[in-house]
Amino acid sequence: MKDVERHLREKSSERTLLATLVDPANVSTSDLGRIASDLEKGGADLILVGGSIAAGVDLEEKILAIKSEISIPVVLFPGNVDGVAPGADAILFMSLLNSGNPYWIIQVQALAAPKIKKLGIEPIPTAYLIFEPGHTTAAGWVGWVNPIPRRKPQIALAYALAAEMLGIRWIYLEAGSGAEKPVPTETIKLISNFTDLGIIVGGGLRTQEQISERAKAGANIVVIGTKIEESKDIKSEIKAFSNALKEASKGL
Ligand code: 1GP
Repeated sequence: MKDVERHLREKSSERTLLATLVDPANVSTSDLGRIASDLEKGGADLILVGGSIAAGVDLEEKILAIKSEISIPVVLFPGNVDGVAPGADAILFMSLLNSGNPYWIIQVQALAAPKIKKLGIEPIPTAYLIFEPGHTTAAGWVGWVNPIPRRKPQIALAYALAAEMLGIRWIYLEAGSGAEKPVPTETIKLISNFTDLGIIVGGGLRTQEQISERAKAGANIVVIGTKIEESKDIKSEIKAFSNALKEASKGL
């Protein structure tokens, strides 16, 4: 698919989109086609592919296995330089703004950019913010994060405004994979009210109520990973989440 960013913008102006995260380190290539097909049939709007540790192993063939079964966009969600591989429709080109280590703010991007250019993968400029408790999740630990306090939405807003002023167009509000509590709705509302950034929310989202609340708060995309990985019936589970989002968007 070409111009994924515009597609996501247009579709998410009608209703909040459902992204499912596939961590290639946790799934074998032979299972991926079936899983991707179930995700699409269930109503997922896009598939994110990435993870914090060992996600680069066999990544190219894993992307191909996913792509061969579906037509929704496949977007890389890289945890490091090894999260870039051919075949994806786009990449969340992220800067982890609240890292204490410049590697995650700008150096990894410089190392990855020539490869992304050469492969012709569409970059979607994205600020990445990790919330409390931060260090206890893989992304926070790997990324040397100074976590955003849950009760200080104005700190997240300050980063969001700075990102927008730098020309970044999307923001990923991350509680961390498997987090006990997702990103607070207050924070989403504030960023939605005071910026034009596309808002992606992920980490610890497990229930229809949680995603509906975040859709109503102004999220353009909600991301579900762990809950789907643990599911015995992926298609039905995704369908329920997708219907909940459609319902939530009706009232907006
Ligand atoms: C992690 O936001 C994603 O980067 C998804 O988190 O695995 O908790 O759904 P979960």
